Amino acid sequence: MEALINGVKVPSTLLGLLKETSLKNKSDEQLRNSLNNDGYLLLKDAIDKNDITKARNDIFEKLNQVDELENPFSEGISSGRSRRDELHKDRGVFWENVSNTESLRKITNGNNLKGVFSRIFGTSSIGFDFIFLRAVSGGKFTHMHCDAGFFTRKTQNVLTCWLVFTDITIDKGPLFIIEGSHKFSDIKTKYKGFDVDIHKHMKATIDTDPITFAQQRNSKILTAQFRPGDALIFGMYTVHGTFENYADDKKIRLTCDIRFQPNNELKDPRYFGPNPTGTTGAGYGELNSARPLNEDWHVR
Ligand SMILES: O=C(O)CCC(=O)C(=O)O
Repeated sequence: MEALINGVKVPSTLLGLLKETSLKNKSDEQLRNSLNNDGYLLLKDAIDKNDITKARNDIFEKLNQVDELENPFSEGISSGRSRRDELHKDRGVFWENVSNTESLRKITNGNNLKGVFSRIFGTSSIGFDFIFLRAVSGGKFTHMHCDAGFFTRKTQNVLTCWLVFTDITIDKGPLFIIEGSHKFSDIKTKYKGFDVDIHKHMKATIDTDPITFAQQRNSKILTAQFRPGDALIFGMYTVHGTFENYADDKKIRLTCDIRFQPNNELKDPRYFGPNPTGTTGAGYGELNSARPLNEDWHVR
């Protein structure tokens, strides 16, 4: 199987594997060192399998209710149809409801992940209330970017956690990280202080295509075969994107990204509280995921 981005095959010589880190055998300091050295931590089986299965099924059921997944919905097969707009007058309200699925919140904002991030930060951590659940059907991918422009308005001390709910083989559009990109000084200079919601003349998406970008910097495009329960953690200047989901079986990719920061640092009100407004203030309706599965995505 090959990796595709925007319909273009990624040369296999450019691909590399993300290193796995075990929470059990590592001290807190070793976790921090790995994150600083590599720009990411790939934690296999970070979340309990039963919790993942429950959340996935609960979310799939809601997508099935709007006719976007075939029966049995637990397979996560895209139907190519949607009744989302017919059954819900507000896309944002619908997606906020899906994002607030109790079994999902138990994982994203529960004690387990919070504990992992408290170990990494060395102080009590808190997960953002605004989360980015992504149900990704065929042909879609996330353009390459780093997260600073979205989440560092109040503190630089923020980490992204990308959580996996389905089997993600290379044809299902896994996330990739550009090796060593957290140390690229031009990226840091360009994106430090950049705020997507203020500096509207600039985009978070990096224009150079990932293949050229990696070749120019003599880097690899790192990815993995992700399994439900895996968590990939990375910093605000780690350049990443996803491959395209082109799976023949039409199974969607279900992932959720959430940010964590030390609890004692300033919090960006856009992402915290009972009704967070999200990056642009438009709430959950601004997310690509608020669009029916059979509709194209926007680029930020
Ligand atoms: O899952 C995706 O499509 C993109 C995730 C991402 O860019 C992130 O977690 O920052």
